[in-house]
Amino acid sequence: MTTRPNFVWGASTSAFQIEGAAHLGGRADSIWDVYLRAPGRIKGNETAEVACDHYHRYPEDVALMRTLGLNAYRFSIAWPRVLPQGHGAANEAGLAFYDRLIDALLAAEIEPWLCLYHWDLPQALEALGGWQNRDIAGWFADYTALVARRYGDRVKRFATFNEPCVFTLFGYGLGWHAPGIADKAALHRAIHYVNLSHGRAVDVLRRDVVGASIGAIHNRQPCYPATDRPEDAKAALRLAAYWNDAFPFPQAFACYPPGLQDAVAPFIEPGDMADIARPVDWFGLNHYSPHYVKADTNLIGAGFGPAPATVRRSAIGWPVVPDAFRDTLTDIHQRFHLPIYVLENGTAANDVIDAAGGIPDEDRIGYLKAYTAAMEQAIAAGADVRGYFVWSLLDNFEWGAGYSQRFGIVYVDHATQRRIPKASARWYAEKIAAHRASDDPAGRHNRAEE
Ligand code: GCO
Repeated sequence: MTTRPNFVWGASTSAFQIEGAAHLGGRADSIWDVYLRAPGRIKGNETAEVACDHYHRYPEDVALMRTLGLNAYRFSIAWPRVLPQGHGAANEAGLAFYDRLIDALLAAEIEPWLCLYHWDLPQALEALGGWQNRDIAGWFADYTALVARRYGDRVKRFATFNEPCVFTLFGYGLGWHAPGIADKAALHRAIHYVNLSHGRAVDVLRRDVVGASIGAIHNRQPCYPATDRPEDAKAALRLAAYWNDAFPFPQAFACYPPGLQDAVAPFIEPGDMADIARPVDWFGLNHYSPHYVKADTNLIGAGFGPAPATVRRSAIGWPVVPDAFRDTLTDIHQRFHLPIYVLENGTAANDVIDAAGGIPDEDRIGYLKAYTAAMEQAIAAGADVRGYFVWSLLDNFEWGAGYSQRFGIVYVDHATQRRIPKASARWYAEKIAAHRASDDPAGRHNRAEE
């Protein structure tokens, strides 16, 4: 076993994708509620009004996690549940929901990992310009302080943002995600103000949470040219600046990558870069597949191409390239010199219930085996990887794909909300148990990091 003794095995989810209760307990609209209300945004006009009804079913979900032996659970707070207008008056019923969730996790000996922002901006703030308004750095700091003071006695692991490159590029640059804006200046403003908000939040967490362990969650995947045409090679470099470097670079090195510096410069004020580059404790990585990039006429001049025919694919067509994951981990280790937590990795699959009532998701098990083996190779080669969280615990609301993509290790029958652990959940539970036994033959399991 190449992982460290206190390696953390977990699962990740996000508020909007599982909670439901979209209009219960005082929660107000997020940009995703509003975006999905426009007809035709996604197939079947599905919404996340109910999603996995986790708001009501969290005790069952925590019990499931305990059965699987998870050490940790990463979830996000819905900003419009705790601060319906984004700033100003807090919503006690919303705050109390996360108290109950956190207490249930702790009672089950599962460490809560709290992500502040997984894409569900309060619509009230979008009406004021959202991530395009520089004031958002202050609103985000106030929201962070509310969360830190309420839960910081019980939660120590905090992530500021999940995949900032995706929600800025897709939400403000390409118009594929909420709030559906496609504008170059909007994209570059959003990038800078998200970075600024990250830095402010790190300061607040350090001030308000004793013993906080803080990071951000970034996508990083190799951007390969889809063909050997020179224009695709250039496009791959352009995409890599937005996808891989727009956030980790300023946050770690106080500068934008060369491909972005000129575009973002008009929005940078004196002192901003130092405010962004606040020291953090770990690098959170989400990784699924590499990108195969082709030249495009969109506003970044780069599009997502198909993988070459020689690349292996999963049943749903995603490239399966575990070596790219191994290389990404090694690259992060060498560039950023931080402990790494893999906070999302997994795959959707064509899951069907068999005659015996089980879900034999061999395709997903194959993916997870190959990717965790690649991670173990990176660790053996020296990468300081300290945890792995599968995406996702439950089949959930997959953004633009609605309920058509099933990413869970636990199947959710969306009509009845019945949960059925898939074969992959059993595989994962066994992997965690084997790790624990080899760590700690005497059975004295210790979840502390050091
Ligand atoms: C993220 C991801 C998740 C997705 C997952 C599968 O931002 O963390 O988008 O929310 O569900 O990556 O696509």
